[in-house]
Amino acid sequence: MQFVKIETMLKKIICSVLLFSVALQCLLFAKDAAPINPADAGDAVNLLDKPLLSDGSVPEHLRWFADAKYGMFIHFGLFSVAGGVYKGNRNHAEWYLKTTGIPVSEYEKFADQFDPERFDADAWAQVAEDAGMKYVCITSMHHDGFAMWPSKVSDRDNWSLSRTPFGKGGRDLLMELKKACEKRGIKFCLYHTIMDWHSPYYGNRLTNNDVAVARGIQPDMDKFQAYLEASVTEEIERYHPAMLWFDGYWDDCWTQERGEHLLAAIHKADPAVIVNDRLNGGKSNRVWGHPPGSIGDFKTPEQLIPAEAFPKGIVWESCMTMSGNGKWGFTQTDWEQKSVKPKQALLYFMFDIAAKGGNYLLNVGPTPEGEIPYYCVDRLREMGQWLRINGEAIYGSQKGIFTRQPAWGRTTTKRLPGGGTRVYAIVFNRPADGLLWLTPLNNEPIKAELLDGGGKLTVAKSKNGVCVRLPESLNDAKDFVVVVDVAGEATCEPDLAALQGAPPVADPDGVITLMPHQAEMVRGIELQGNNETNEWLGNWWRYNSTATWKFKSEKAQTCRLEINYGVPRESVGDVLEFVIGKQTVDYSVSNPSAGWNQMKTDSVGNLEIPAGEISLVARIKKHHGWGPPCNLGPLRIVPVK
Ligand code: FHN
Repeated sequence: MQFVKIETMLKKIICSVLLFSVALQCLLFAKDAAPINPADAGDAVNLLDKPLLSDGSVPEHLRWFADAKYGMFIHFGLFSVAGGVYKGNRNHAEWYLKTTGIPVSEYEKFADQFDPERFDADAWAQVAEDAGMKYVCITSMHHDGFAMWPSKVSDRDNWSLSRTPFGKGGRDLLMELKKACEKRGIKFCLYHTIMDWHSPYYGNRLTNNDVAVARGIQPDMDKFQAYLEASVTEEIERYHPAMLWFDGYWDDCWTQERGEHLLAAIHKADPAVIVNDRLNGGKSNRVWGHPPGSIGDFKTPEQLIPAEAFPKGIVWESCMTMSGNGKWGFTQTDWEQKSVKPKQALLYFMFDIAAKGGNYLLNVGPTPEGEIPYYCVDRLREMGQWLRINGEAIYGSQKGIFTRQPAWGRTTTKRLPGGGTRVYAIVFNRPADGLLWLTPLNNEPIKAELLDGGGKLTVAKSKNGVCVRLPESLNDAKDFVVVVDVAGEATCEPDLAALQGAPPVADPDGVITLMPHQAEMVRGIELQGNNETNEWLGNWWRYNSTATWKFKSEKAQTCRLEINYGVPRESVGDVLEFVIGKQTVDYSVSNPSAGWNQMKTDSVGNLEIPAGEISLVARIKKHHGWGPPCNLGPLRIVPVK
């Protein structure tokens, strides 16, 4: 009885605090509360394709994949032989044949050297298992066109594993890996290129394809298509992969019709095999890997995470490098720098992807000797440790309750057998007041507890959503999971997560700090970071992405705009622009920091700030290459005295 009373009192207190705080925030931000309109997604619109089934459910043959959530991508092949080194440059990777520009005849010599003496399929599969990964996808053929299996349908001159010392020793690398994976319950999947730098028949042939030229062979896409289909069919029949991951669709010579023909050939060989969305021609949106009119089973954003979940029933997977330098194949530079993204970043990506209903395909590039770099193994094990305790929040989960992700963490959901819903709140940035707001949730809470067995928590509901009180014992905890069971199917109100931060206000010196989480982010940009004091806006890939801050200025004044940013050398020359009304100041990246997340501060220039409501927009003005111009930390508007 006593407990019930205390609980009721607590609920009342929490509800009043919630009500007051939300009311206040609603007043302050009334205009920003509108949910994001998908039609506003600009060039992202082809991402919002229809689900494969009209009722929005996941087709049965994709079930294992949609539930798996976490897989290992492996880039290994002839390109690994040289460790990415050519004439003093130590940073070539799987694009070695193209980026070095060496003649194909010279590259072919790697086939006589490919003999990774430390390759141990069981060791690789064990790393994947220890990491908690549920599928492995390896490059059976990358853009060098080399078949990593003893192929009988090679494009010419036995361009396959059987030509190598490894293959001549009777070994079949893919088969060894398949067996090692399947023994551990891990699904075995294959990557296959369309773009082919070796085949003499390929339409957009490389200028360094000297062998094709010397033999007087003309490109012929019909012959190439016949070869490609025979090659894919052969590997399906030999390895029965659970999934095929195509790539290299963007050259002019490859068309939608060719992609559809290839898909028909694949389904003839195996009607159940899952296929990604990179089969059909189409140059646009290369970064997203979704040519308009995509065919296939699932979507594949690359090196980034969509800012919002896809509509229900669309299955997707973000593939990302482990290499901090963004390399897929092994490079000597990565090795020397022990370049691997920090555990916190890797976990964050996993949480963010799961919260948006996707899979995380995390890449490793094994060494020329055939080992997964030890520093990658260490990270993967750390992730595996987290998953061993908290995996229930990831595997088999569906997207979370927020459309705009809160600063404190991410959520995923599962339906409970009795009809209720379980919400997993993964907290990487504990709110200072200890209140975990599941604001969009409209359901009656049943219970809340820590997933690691750490005990029950107090949960209450106001008309503004469900709230959990975190105990002080969790003040310093990181990446813990709170499980909240609610009655019925989760019904989420328009998202109030964006309202959780306090609005930007001037400090006693009149300096206004605009935090990344206070921005309204449109078209792909999103909030990233490690904790409250270390956050930034990432994923700036597109010209029409914008981040907008709204704040109030007491008086008209001249202010200096300072930015905090992280940017590697390759983005030098990119330009960001900051706009207030008709005024614009540009920031040209000329002074790189040590990396994306190594933040530096710089002054952009002066702006005339009028009195009243201000809207400051940041967007990309000039951009080259794959990486965003920069990661953008807090902005400061500093009055010029
Ligand atoms: O060109 C490839 C690249 O080497 C790598 O294989 C990645 C993995 O998704 N895909 C291509 C670029 O989109």
